[in-house]
Amino acid sequence: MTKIYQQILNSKTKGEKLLAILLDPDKLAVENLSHLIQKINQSPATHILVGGSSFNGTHLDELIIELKSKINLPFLLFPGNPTQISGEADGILFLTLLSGRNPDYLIEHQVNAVPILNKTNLEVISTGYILVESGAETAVERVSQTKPLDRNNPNYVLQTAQAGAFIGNKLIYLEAGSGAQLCVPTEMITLVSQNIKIPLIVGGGIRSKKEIENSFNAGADMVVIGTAFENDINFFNS
Ligand code: 1GP
Repeated sequence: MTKIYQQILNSKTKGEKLLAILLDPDKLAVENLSHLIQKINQSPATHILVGGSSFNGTHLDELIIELKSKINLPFLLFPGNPTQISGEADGILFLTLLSGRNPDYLIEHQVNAVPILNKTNLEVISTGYILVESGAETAVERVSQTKPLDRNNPNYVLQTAQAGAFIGNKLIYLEAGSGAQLCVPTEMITLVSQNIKIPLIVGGGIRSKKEIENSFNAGADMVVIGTAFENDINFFNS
């Protein structure tokens, strides 16, 4: 039951960087996936994340069944709310929005998710999720009704990440927000990665291979790419 997390830990120990493609189910139709599947299989992705801020769960099972039948990578749910849980995935990033002070995203949704999770065999990976200010309001900010942390105060972001680790989270996710103008600053990635022991995921607004490399070099263990691949299916070819 801890297979995916153990693989993430093993990769961190070996210094092998991980790359996740984030798929928003709202933007995908089950009958029209073959080109996407081909491009994912040609990409350097090591994981698939599935989720979105406002998706309500329709066709999620069918979508994951179809994708998983043709893509041999671990599928992790990255849910915006409990309707985005599908037992067809392999695991779930069980998120707590540590940067915010909205009880719904600190505990309410998590409690409501339990009866759904108990009917699945999903590997549950507790993840401290930290939204960092990125130049303009993002969907996470809007949907969660919380403010991101100040991008010019890396010490407070670190303090938040360390609190997340002390609480018992197994991963920390530094998030600029999907389609963010500015990605998480590399100095912040370095500060956090050097001062927590658990693996660090970084995502939001990463648009080029250079920015992926910069995030890895700064200390990210996993980088998440959503919008850049969504906008250009040849992103990983160029
Ligand atoms: C969003 O971090 C992910 O939650 C990915 O962001 O869509 O900007 O790549 P992008």
